[in-house]
Amino acid sequence: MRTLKLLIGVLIVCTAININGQSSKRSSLPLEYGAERLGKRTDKAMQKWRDNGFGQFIHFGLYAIPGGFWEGEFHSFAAEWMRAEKGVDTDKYDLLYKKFNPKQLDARAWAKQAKNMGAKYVVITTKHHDGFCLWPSKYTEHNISNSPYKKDIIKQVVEAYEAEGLDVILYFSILDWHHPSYRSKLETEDDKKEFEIFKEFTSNQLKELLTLYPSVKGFWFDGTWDSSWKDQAEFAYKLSEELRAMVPGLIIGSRYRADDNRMRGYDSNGDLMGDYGQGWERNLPSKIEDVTGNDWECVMTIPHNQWGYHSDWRGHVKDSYEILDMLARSASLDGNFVLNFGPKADGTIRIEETKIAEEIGAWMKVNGEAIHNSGHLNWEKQDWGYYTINRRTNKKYMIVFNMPISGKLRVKASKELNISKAFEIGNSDKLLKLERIYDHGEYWIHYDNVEKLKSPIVIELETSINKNLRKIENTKT
Ligand code: H79
Repeated sequence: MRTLKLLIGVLIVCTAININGQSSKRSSLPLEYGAERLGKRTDKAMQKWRDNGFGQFIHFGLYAIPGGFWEGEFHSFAAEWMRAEKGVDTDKYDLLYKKFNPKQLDARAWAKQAKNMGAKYVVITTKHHDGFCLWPSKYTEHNISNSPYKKDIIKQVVEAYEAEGLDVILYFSILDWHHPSYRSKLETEDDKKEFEIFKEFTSNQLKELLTLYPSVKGFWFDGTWDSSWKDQAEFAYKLSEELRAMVPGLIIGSRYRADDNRMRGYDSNGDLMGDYGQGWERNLPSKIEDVTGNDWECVMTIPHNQWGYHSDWRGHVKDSYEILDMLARSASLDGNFVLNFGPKADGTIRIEETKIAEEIGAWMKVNGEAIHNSGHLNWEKQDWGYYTINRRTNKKYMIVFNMPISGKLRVKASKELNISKAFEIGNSDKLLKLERIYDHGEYWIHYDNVEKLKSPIVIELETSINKNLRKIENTKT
């Protein structure tokens, strides 16, 4: 039987080679629930997501109340994981819903702040691992309508952000510590029976969310690492098809499901599942090869690893330039960057986050065109920072984070192009001096204001086709 399967596999591989005229990537294992496609989605909804480039993450839930301290004791691990911390009474934690009353929550203020920061979308936690729902779910009592606050937070967020022109993506944890039928492993018949109940609950909740908020652009799934969920390839695949049918263009990342062989993220053939790579959590690729030709997104915290509100950010806390550096790197490698905010229990955004949002926003106001709608420019990377190219206008940018003390910036363009002008964004009247090394596609740009520099700058480049090179090539052929 195994030999027969192997033979069929080989036959399929051969057919793939014949049809494509070259070896297809999906070559080894025939999978029923593997990658949906090879390469990027090309539809409008996905183009919009890609062009958005920069998003805001919001982690808001019961964990904002303890804010990293349980009964006076400091917990260094991620604040939103408090329910799972050693020494935390889970029944007591679950009763926090009785105290959840973010009276100062002003979703319009959140949305305005995100917009002014330069974000084009928001990812909001509808339900984190602790199972508490920020929307009035019919399928569990553990939801916002039973808190003293009562009002639907997801509805407010969707309306407020969309009114500011931002897209909304719903974070949803499959893992649910509160639900009585959740199991991390399916060891007994009873586990399997209970997990069927849980699967139906999950399906109901996801459909409920899309019914209540049909304008959202996608789901951001998390908590999918448990063995019980990895067993659900068929169920998860079919459920995603149902969800996609409810909201055409719906975007689902690679963390949602496992394939026929329980592989997550990338299927057994090494092909990305879902619409974009979700593996870049608090982590960035360093070169274009790392992203394997797929869309991807990095989600990042301001402190080391806190998503929900933690009142005591110990250790290294990133400043706005470190964050902008990551944002620029993401754009330069064809990915999106999403910065996390963890509102306080009263619903307000902490002062440290507000300061960072304002600083990023001030920079983005001047330089945002090098980030939004912009992606990878295939020129040799230099130590001063990142190149991007605007997909709409084809304008090319140098985002300079590490200005050399000499003020001299090396550019290795392609030989096919001449760089005719270089100037600081918004300052096209003041051209920067350009030195050219002939026939190498190599230039040196002189920036003569180094001592006055206060923040990273963006230099815009105007290029033209190198006609001389064309002539040479034409005579050759
Ligand atoms: O919501 C934020 C985090 O709370 C959540 N994702 C971001 C966006 C997150 N939770 N966990 N992780 C990220 C990392 C995963 C840790 C794990 Fe494990 C290590 C999962 C499996 C191995 C710890 C040990 C949890 C289960 C076993």
